[in-house]
Amino acid sequence: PTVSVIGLGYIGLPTAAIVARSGCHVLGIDVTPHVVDTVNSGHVHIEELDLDALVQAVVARGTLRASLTVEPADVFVIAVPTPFKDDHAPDTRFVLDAARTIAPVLKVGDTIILESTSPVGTTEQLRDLIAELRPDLRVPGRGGDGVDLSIAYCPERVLPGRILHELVVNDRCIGGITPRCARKAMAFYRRFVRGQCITTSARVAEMVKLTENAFRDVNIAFANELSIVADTMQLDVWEVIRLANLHPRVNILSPGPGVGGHCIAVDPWFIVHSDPDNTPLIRTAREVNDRKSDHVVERASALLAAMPDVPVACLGLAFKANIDDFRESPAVKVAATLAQKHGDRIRVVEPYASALPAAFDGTGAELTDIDTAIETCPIFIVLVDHDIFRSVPLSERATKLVYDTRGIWPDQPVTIDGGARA
Ligand code: SAJ
Repeated sequence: PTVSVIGLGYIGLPTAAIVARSGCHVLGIDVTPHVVDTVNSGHVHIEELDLDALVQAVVARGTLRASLTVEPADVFVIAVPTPFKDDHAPDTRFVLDAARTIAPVLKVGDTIILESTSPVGTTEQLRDLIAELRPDLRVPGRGGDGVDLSIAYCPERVLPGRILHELVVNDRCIGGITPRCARKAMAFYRRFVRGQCITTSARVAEMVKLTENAFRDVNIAFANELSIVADTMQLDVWEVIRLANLHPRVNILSPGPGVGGHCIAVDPWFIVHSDPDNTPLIRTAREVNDRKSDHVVERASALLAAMPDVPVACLGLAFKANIDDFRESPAVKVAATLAQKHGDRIRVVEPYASALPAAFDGTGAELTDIDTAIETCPIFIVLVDHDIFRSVPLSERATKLVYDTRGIWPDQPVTIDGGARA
């Protein structure tokens, strides 16, 4: 089949490349000319392990092209962002725009698959919009069995940094507007997915995706709340968690400076927004995780006040370990807030950055490397658990005053992390 992927971002581009590798002719559509040009020249505009080599290969082979304008295809995969608005209401504008984009070229027998994280009911909305724009095509699931098109929801569940691997090995949950639609979409995923492909309804599949990320958010919130309580009680939270996790049915996640990225900090709000009265736990988890960043700023500020004037190393800006993605990063929030207050004392170490993000403009903070920080900074605030930070031996940091929000240095003699070793 010929395949069109709408949206060449963190999910769309790797998906387009993998489908192209499976032998299909793939056209990637994006609204940004720079993205289209970059892909057509065999390069990538995002960092993801092995993606550049794969895109180069499939573009050279002629199975992947990019364009600003849509063309007819047999399968359309929509992978555009679904952000939220100021009041946390989901914004499905880009999904509906994508439906408007493809509507004119749809033909009998086409399959449309939505992959963007979406509130429950979005795939049906997409179906309704297409029905309105193309009254000549019989759409599925609106009385009668509209067999001209197949429409399904199939969420991605890949972890940044492991996208190419997880796109192939993870199980997929494929929700059809009708069972027939799900089977049609399954035939597409079977081309490149080695994990299980399990079919369900579109609404269940939409909720499954939101549930996965809300589950993780709630569990991280538990760890973050525990870290604040341990701090008050002057206990080492890492020791508490390590020992509690020896219980066969307890598995507490890791506290940190807050929850970042564009999924876990966003998706739970979609559930809360659809049923505000019945979601106190999910809402509170979001609030606990956001508040953890403020707590880290407060504790770090106290540390800075204890040793006035000395330079302070903030280790890491990424939203999690070993990636170059700074979107919605609690580390950026914490370090930039400290920089706004303490200006030129702040040295940021981030091997994945070539310059400080805009949040640091005018603060006087500087980007430096880990060697210089070890030589010049008596205070270390660990915000990201990059391997390069984890590997710094005790001999190089024994005399530092450390606030280790990620628990990467359990042997540190002078630290605040839950208070015990402060
Ligand atoms: N974090 C903690 N403590 C932990 C685990 C994570 O503080 O114990 C923080 C991280 O540092 C980061 C944030 O949570 O700031 C999110 O990181 P993550 O690794 O949990 O997840 P993401 O955002 O990279 O990817 C998630 C994944 N979802 C789940 O694990 C349920 C991924 O499978 C999804 O595909 C992705 O969201 C998505 O696109 O929705």
